[in-house]
Amino acid sequence: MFKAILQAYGLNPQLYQVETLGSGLINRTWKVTGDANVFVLQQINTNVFANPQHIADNLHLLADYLKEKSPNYLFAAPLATLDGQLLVQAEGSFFRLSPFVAGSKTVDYLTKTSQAYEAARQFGKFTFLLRELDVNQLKYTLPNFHDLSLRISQFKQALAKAPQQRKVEAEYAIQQVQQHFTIADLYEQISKDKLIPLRVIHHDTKINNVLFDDGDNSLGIIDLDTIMPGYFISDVGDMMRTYLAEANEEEQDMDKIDIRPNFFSAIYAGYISHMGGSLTTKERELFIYAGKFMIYMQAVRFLTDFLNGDIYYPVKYDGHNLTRAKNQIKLLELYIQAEPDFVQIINVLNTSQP
Ligand code: GN1
Ligand code: MG
Repeated sequence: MFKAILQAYGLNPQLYQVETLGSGLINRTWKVTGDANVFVLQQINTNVFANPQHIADNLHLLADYLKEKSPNYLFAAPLATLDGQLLVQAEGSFFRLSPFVAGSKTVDYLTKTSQAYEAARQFGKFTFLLRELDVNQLKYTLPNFHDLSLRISQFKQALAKAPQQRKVEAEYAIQQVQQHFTIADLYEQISKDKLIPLRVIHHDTKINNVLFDDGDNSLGIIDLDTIMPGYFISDVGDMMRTYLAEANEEEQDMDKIDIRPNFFSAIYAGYISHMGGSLTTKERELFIYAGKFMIYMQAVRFLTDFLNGDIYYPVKYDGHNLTRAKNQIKLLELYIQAEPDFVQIINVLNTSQP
């Protein structure tokens, strides 16, 4: 399989070694190492991305735009094959090859607030550099991806069809999700009444989607499949979801889930460093809501998948998706408790800015 793919890019397969890379739930990733060049190869999960060509079209458009407007910006877009395609088909699947950025590394856990600051700065910078691009030129690589209203109706459908046993097991989580429907009501209002603008959004701002150099400076962002029009609450919210707690969504001991306010502070400062002048008043008002929006949506998605019999997220043990949902519910609870502290942090940072 690798042979045909590498040949499509004019690379001699005998001169390259392929090894597994990364830990995403959706796409498979490999590092392809040769004497002089290193690449990242990814297989696109077509159960999730029904139209991989949309990804290629978006990245092509953005790469051209960024090259012209911000020539020094590192955008790790896929390479073209010998016949000019950004995707290769092999064994019924789609693959694409990107350059491996020399001297870069990714991290799976945040140990320092400076990493949160750097990541937030990078995701903010990305949206900032593209602020004048007409988002309608971009395709929706995953239609309705962060449409919380739709996620809620999928949850309700799953609940209506779920086997009794799963419903009993998930009783607490179901009740918690239902108790927080107001989070989805606000999203409904935001999208229906167009309260905030659509922007170019990454939609997967986990820390391992940021490239760092050895000195902990960020170089750029990766995992570009879900770049499409969206709201800033998706990117800022997913940073809060994944950076604030020391434990991640896989943690089974709920007592280990916590909220680190100094990481909130770093996310705010980092994002604002580029986007500060561009955010609308309404967006600023919704900054704290962003975290609730994303944590809640992830709880809903994990719980829905549990009720559906684990058809989307790969599971490693019985009840895995339910545990992930409970983890996110615990995080949501702690986040809501910490909201007054977050308000305070924003006030302090705003007054200390020139
Ligand atoms: C998926 O594959 P990965 O880990 O980058 C998911 C995200 C979820 C995340 C939860 C396309 O991302 O939305 O937040 O799992 N991506 C898709 O771990 O569904
Ligand atoms: Mg991803």
